[in-house]
Amino acid sequence: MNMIFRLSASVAVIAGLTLSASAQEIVLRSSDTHPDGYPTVEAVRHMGELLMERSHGRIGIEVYHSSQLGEEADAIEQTRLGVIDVIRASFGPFNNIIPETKVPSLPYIFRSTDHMRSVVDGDVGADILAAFEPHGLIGLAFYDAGARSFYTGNTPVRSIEDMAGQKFRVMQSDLFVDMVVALGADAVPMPYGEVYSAIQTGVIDGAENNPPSYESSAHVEVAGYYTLDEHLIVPEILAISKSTWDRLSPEDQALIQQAATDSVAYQRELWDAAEAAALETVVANGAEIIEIDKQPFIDAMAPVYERYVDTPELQDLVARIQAVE
Ligand code: BDP
Repeated sequence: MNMIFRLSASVAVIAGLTLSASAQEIVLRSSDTHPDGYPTVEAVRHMGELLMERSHGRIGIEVYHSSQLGEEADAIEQTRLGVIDVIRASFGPFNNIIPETKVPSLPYIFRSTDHMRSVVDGDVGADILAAFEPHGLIGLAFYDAGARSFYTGNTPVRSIEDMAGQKFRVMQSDLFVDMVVALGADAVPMPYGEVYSAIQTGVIDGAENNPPSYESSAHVEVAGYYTLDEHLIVPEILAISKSTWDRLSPEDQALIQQAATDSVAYQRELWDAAEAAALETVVANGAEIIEIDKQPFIDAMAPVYERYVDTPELQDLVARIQAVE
């Protein structure tokens, strides 16, 4: 199940020829909720290619996409336990576990994707990555997830007042529940894979996500009003199980860290292209993109900051992020 140490001694002797069945000694199993071809899936694949090349075929990554290893919150638990080796996930499902992850998950904390990139590339990013270790994970890198906005099936959100009476799915994070409540709506935490049918059957009125997820999950088919309020620019984490990590040599750890770091530029490139393409595709499929005055949304977030930025350490982290140009 977990990291497989394959013996390169596994050989086949056929008609006097000795063939090495597999030179790969370490196979890391990686989980992603997104489908094949999605920027995060492709970036981890790229990381695996870099690793194969640099380890001369000794270390590889098997990427399991489309939640094949379980929905995100479960896959995170499995990675903390060492059953899965590598996880690519949103910061959201970590909020209830790792306090530092609440800060980059605060609504409107980042002024833009560029601001987010500068923050995570600097010392604040390094401190946030380090916060994963006491929780059974080694944070390797941040990936991009653009900006998340609300989308609905029946009642379009053209102003903050239209949030009232609507029920939105959020990731499994108390912070996101309170964020939606602060906007005057109701929130239901639920796994990503259940959202489509929940909207279709009217259990919820809508959800919120970035354009590539809105498109690739096909949520656009059941919720055609996409309101560009861009409440969250929440980055994503690429992490390795600490139990896997502790069984690797320092040399192999360095190779893995470097390959992860080097995959970031590739992911950003794919991300930028996917984001632009997704908006075009959803419009072509009949979605209405609604421009909105964000200020009332921003103003409504004060109680969320008060409630979740609840220690001097987290207050300091917020101030450091705001100070980055
Ligand atoms: C996507 C994130 C993914 C989350 C999903 C969600 O990339 O990690 O699982 O949103 O809303 O944008 O659950």
